[in-house]
Amino acid sequence: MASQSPRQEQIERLRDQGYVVLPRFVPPDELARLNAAARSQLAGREDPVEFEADLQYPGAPPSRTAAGGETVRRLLDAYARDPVFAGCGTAPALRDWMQAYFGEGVLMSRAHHNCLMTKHPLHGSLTNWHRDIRYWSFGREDLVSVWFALGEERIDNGALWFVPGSHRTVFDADRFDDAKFFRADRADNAEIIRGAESPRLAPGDAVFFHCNTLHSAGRNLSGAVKFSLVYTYHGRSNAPKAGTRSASKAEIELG
Ligand SMILES: O=C(O)CCC(=O)C(=O)O
Repeated sequence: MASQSPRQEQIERLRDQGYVVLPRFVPPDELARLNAAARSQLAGREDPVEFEADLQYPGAPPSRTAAGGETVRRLLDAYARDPVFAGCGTAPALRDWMQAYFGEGVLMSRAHHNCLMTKHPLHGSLTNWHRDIRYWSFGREDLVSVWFALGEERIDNGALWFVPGSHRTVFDADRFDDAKFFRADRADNAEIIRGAESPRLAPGDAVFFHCNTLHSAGRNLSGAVKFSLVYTYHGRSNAPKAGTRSASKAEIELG
């Protein structure tokens, strides 16, 4: 029997586990440009910017005027910020991968994610367990996000954690709180969270994950800011629902 192509194996893994790491997905020269752009964008702080104090996740400063209140969490609309960010999110290799996954033409949303995530030591927050579908309103719960690690991502600098296979589980609504975070205080949820794993990412690695995969991320206990670029994709036949935030911005056609 002919063996599967590496891409098909990655797709199967995403379908089965809910996430897959593609090592060294970003070529080194592009990675250097992304890192330069990321640092320059953080220094410039041009709008739209989301601050840790705006979200109030655990560990965030209580207000924008408190100590650390100006700590940036996301530099929004990464696609429009710098051509190197746009190029990364629409690269032919990414388009081909997504077309193979969705089996049709692919669009990239600009309504959520589409950001440069910065996780700062001291005032950066942790993100509790959730599914990204909480951000989205689409015909089908079938979107894939890509998380590009611009530097190393480890447990001690706030790396992502995933519960393998959790995207296939149907949970009653009461397993989540009002903000759609998965309630870690419940014994049945805690049992599921015990199965989580945190893939260590090298600079240029990318994690592809399904919008229903349970994930979280810790605080950054290192001495350096962690930078990650994040975009989300869906198939052409899966449209954002009219009147929702998901439909609020024109999307990018990858082909
Ligand atoms: O880096 C983090 O804190 C996780 C971010 C995340 O999961 C999200 O924004 O949906």
